[in-house]
Amino acid sequence: MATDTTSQQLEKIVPEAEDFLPLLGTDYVELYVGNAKQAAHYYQSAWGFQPVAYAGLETGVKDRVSYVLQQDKIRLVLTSPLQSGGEINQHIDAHGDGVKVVALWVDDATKSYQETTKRGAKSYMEPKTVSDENGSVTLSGIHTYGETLHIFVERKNYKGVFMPGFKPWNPDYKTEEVGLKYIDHMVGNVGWNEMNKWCEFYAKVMGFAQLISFDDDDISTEYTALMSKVMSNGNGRIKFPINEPAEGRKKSQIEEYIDFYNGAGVQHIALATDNIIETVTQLKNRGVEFLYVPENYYDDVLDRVGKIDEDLAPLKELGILIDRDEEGYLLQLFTKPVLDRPTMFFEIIQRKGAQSFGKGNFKALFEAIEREQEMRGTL
Ligand code: TYF
Ligand code: FE
Repeated sequence: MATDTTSQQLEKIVPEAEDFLPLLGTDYVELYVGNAKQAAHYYQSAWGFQPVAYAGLETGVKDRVSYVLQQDKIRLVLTSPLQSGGEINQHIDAHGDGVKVVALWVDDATKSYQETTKRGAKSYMEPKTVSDENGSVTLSGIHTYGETLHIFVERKNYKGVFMPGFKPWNPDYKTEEVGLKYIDHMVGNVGWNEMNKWCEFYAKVMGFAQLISFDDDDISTEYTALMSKVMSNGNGRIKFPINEPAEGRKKSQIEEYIDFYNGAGVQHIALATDNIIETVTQLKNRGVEFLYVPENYYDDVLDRVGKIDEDLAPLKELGILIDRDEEGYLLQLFTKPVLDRPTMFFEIIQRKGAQSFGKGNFKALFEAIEREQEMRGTL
């Protein structure tokens, strides 16, 4: 969520008086998947998401089915095709399961569309208003990297559980939440030498500013080579790091992603918690697999990050990584890819002041990713 420090930093970078694309937050993330019913069960049972809404044959939708799940501010939509052919099947054929839509919550979906398309965004959907007995939602959409979309969602006149076309979904099966609160950031992997193009897209078309840049010196050398820049919107609520592969001694993890995803797409979704020890304990108990961090990471970590509130023992036990910047520290941990293709994964993050992205952990993290690549034979 927005913090004072982030907004202050951004004000210095973006002197523009007015934000032409005010974003209230991430509205939902939609994945196109091969079997939404089973994926929904996974996000309920393993991740503690709560059932919210459903659209499909029972609601008069003939060609697709969608399940909406939520945990605090994080809303997922899982969509599968009901027939052969069509754009959802084509997307799954090309990419496997993956993120199709990063939907952004706005006050005015029409203005969001006009402001972005006039700055060069490629239109996906002109503003349209859909209504039911609970009010109306206005939607519009633009393309971003790969086959990924941004949908602008204006829901100030809507009181229903999700949006028109969906009915409440209230199965008997429910699970306990695991303490996930909101989407901290979502990372895009783009192709060779495409990072600057997409950062310029977020700057020029969406009014974002660059927060941080990681280059070869930070993260290549003998570890997985990549370049990364973090783009943020005006109020700091939306942060989109963009990675591109770089030439290194070994095959870049970004290149592996691009090969298996067949192009650019969402690499990881970072989910915030305010008790990472509890959240990760729960997730592990429910079968979520995390990257392995060697125990020697913990031998000198406190020399690097200084005093922290948590005991080191449970952090070490769970393999949680720690980093510090000028504003505080953060705790983070990464899952293995959650799909059969080595594409998308999740990050669990707890910020204690720090607004950065864990640069001090890159070495340990990328070595852990490389061990996984080695086992897949893709390094
Ligand atoms: O979002 C970030 O920038 C951090 C670090 O493949 C990171 O989570 C960067 C690249 C990557 C995995 C993590
Ligand atoms: Fe991250």
